[in-house]
Amino acid sequence: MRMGTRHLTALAALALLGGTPQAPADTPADYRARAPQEEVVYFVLPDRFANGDPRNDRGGLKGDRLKTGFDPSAKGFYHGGDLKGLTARLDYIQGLGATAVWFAPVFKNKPVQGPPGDESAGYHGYWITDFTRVDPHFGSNAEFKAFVDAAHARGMKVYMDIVVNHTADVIQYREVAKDGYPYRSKADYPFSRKGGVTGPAINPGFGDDSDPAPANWARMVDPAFAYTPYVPKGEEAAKVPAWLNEPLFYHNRGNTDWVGESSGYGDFMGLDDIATENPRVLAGFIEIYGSWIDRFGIDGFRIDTAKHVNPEFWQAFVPAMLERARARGIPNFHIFGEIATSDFDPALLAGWTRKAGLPSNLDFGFAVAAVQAASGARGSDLLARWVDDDVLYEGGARGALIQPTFLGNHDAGRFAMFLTQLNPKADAEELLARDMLGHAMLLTLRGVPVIYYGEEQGMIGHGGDQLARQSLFASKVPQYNDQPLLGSAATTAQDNYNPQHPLYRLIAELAAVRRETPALTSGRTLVWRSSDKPGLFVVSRFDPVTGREVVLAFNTANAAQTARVTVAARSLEFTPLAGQCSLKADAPGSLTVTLAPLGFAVCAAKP
Ligand SMILES: [Ca+2]
Ligand SMILES: [Ca+2]
Ligand SMILES: [Ca+2]
Repeated sequence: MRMGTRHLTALAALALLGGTPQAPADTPADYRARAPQEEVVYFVLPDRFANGDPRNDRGGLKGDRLKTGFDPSAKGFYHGGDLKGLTARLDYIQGLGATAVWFAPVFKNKPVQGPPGDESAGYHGYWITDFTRVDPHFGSNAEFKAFVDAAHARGMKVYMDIVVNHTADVIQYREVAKDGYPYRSKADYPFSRKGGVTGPAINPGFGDDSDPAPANWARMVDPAFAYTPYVPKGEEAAKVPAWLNEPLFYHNRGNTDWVGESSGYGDFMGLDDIATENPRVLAGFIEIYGSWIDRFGIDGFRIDTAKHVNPEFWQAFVPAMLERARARGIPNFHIFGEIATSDFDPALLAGWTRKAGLPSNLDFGFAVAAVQAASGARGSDLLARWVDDDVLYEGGARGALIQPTFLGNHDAGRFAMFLTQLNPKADAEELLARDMLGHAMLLTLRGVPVIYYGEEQGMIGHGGDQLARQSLFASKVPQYNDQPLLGSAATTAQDNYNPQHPLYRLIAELAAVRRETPALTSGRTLVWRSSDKPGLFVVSRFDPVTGREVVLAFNTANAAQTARVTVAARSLEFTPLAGQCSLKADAPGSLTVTLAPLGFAVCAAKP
C-alpha cells in the first residue's frame, strides 16, 4: 500500500473545501419555495436514530419482547429511537447539509408478527394497522407535530414514508396451509366463482376489476374467490380507519412469487395485500394521506412498494395529493416511489413516471452505476449510460432532475458494505477514499441526493435489511458491534453523532457547494469522458439561467490520471469549488484534468 497517498487525497479535498460546515440559512418563509431538486435528503429509521424518551420504548405495552416488540439486543426488534430523539438531533442533521428528512413510516404498526420462533417487530414501520396515528414506540401525534414544526422552523422539509400496497398481517385464510399459501391467479380463481372455476357462482354481475365504476364494485360482495379470508378473533378492529378491517378490500390470493400478476395481487409473506383497484380503497387512501398533509403541513411522500400497486391507482392518487398540498400552501410537494430493483434498469424506473404518473422514483439505476464505478469493480460506462437514459423519464432530462439518488439503503445494504464486498482486499484507507468518491458523485451529479443515516459515520454492516439498520446511539446488537466504522476508531457499541467524522465533513461541504451552485441542482448534464475500465469520468453541468459550465471530474482508479477533456468553448478560466482544477483552458474547448488516485474535482467556469 502506498502509505498515505490515498488518505491524503481525501484529506486534501477536504482541506481545499475549507471551513466548518455551514447550515443552510433558509427561513421558514422561503423553504416552501424550494424545488424538489434543491433538497439534500437524510433518510432515517426513527427507531434507530436517537432515543429521546425511554418511557416509550415498549410502546405502552406490557410483557416480554413478543408482546412489546422491544429488545435492543436483537436486530429485528425495537431499539428505542423516537420522534423526540429525532427532534432533539435536528442540529446534527442540518449540520450535515441535509435540507429534508425522510423517515421510515411512523404509523402505528402491529408490534410483532411472524411464525413461532421466527418473530420480529414492526420497528421499521412497514406493518401498519392504524394509518391515522403515530406508533406509540415513536411518540404521539403531538410529538410528530412538534417534530414537523421544529424542522420547518429551521427551513427543513419533512417527507413521510407511506404504504398503500399492504397492511400488517392480520387477515388469515381458512384453508390449511401445507406449503404456505401459494398464489392463486385470476384465471384459476376468477372473481365469479368460489374456490376455482368449478365452484359455485359468486359476485353475480361483477365484471373486471379494471372497471373502476362504483356500480361494478357494488357487485363484489364475497371475497372468498381464491382463499377464504377471515380476521382472527380479537383483531376485528385492529385497523384504522375501520373500512380496512373488511376482507372485501383485499386481494386474498395468497403470497406473491414476485413476478407477473402476483407482483400486484399477492401478499408479501402474509402482509394483507390491498385491492387498490377498488374506488372505495382509492378514496379511502386519498382521505388518509391527505389528512396528514392537512393536519401537519408535511412536504412530500416516499411511496413504499409502489410497483406492486396498479398504475391507475397512482394516476388518481398523485394529482389528488399535489392538489391537497397546493391548497395547504405547499406548491413544491415532492412524491417519489419505490420501484425496487437490483438491476441497472432506468427504463423500468422511467416507465413508472409515465404509465403511473409518479413524478419520480428512487434512482436504483444511479445506485448500481455509482457502486460499480466508485468501487472500481468496473468502469464508469454505466454512469454514462445513466445520463443518456434520462431522456426516458416523463419530462425528459428535466424530469430526471427530481429523481432521488442514493448509494445504499435499508433494504439492499449500505454503500460501504458494497464497497467492502467488491474490494475484499482493500484496506480501510482505500475504502474510505472510495466512499468519499461515491458521495462526491451523489452530491454533484443530477438528482436529489439521499443520505442513508449512518453513512456519514462510516457504518458498513454485514448485509442488507436488518443487517443494514444499525443505530446511531450505542447499540447492543452483537452483529453490529463486531465491526469497526470506516474512517473512525469507533464501533456501533457507542453513540456516533460525530460532526468531525471525515464522511460527515465531506458530505456537509459538498452539500454546501451543491446548494450554492444551480448547475448542480438544476443543470443539464453532458458526459465528456467515460470508460469501461476504472479511470476518469468527466461530465459538465450547466447553470439553467446563465449557462455557466461546471466541470465534474472523478478518478475511479488507484493511479493518478491526467487527460485533456472537452469543455465548452466559452469556458476559458476555472475556479475550484472542490478539489484541484486547472485554472485556464489549454485552448477554447480543451481543459487538462489531473486527479490523484480516487480524487475528484468540481471546477466552475468563470463567467
Ligand atoms: Ca424511546
Ligand atoms: Ca399489491
Ligand atoms: Ca395476511
